[in-house]
Amino acid sequence: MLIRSAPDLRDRDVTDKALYLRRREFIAAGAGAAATLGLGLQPAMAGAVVGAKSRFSTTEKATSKNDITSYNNYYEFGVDKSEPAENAGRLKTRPWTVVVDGACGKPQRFDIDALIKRFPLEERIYRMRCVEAWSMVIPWVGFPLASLLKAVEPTAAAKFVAFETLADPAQMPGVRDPVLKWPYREGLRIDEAMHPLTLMAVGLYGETLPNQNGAPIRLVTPWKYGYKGAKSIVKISLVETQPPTAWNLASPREYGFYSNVNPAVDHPRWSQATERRIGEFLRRKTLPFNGYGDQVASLYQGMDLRKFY
Ligand SMILES: Nc1nc2c(c(=O)[nH]1)N[C@H]1C(S)=C(S)[C@@H](COP(=O)(O)O)O[C@H]1N2
Ligand SMILES: [Mo]
Repeated sequence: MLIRSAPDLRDRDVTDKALYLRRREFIAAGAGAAATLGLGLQPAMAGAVVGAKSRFSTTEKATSKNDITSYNNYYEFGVDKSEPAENAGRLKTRPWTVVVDGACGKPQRFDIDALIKRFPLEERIYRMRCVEAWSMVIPWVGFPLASLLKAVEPTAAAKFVAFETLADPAQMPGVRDPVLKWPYREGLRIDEAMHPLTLMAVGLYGETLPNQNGAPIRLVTPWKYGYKGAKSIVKISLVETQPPTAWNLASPREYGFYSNVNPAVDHPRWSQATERRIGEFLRRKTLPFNGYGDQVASLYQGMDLRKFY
């Protein structure tokens, strides 16, 4: 992947790669072929999304792109791991707006492409630990959620952040399944949301985020179980009280609000002590806060982490 420092980022860095190639063809072919080429463009082509290297990245070996994009949880497209890759191709990710509202001085609707251009992008290679006891190492490209929140100027009343994602039965066959109460919702405490590790991802492996991974924009909180990472976000609200979350509503006994990775507290139906790193044979020990304790444990001082799982 091409690495450039953030200030050097240009519009072409987020220009669709195939579109760029077509443009060159277009110039070569001359105006006559223009209309034909234009009509032939497909909306779901992968494009380059370049991010500057980050000191927050792990040096662990990244999981293969094939595994990251074919073994997914995205229940709006089906509950099987293979279904998101099979069904998410139909998701229309442009035009797309993200509303940021609630307890803030400047509530706004952001066009996704304006948002991607507005904040310097970084590559963040993070571990991801699913509550189902498998894990991956994923090279995201994105920007800190803190940058976006600062832009809307949160007020002192903003104690939590609520995330709402798309739930469109016309595009998402899974939302007819009452396995979750749609739309998929997640939440963070304001200090968790403002933490430098908390990322809004718009790319993966240096390219536009694939639909099955949460295009066009999803949350990533690497010290929490993967389900906190809400995909295809349409609304972010600054709120005064702890917001309801999809998994907690579905099964409060099994899924809490905080959901910090904790090998000492088992899921009621399985152990959380170890995990299967996708692509590896032997199981690994799961680390408290998924190995990010040095950076985030202070957020939870005084809380009983056996209770607030
Ligand atoms: N909207 C939405 N977001 C979601 C989910 C989902 O079903 N719907 N699944 C979550 C779960 S359980 C996990 S482990 C991660 C998986 O992200 P990945 O497929 O990009 O690895 O997405 C999370 N975000
Ligand atoms: Mo998960």
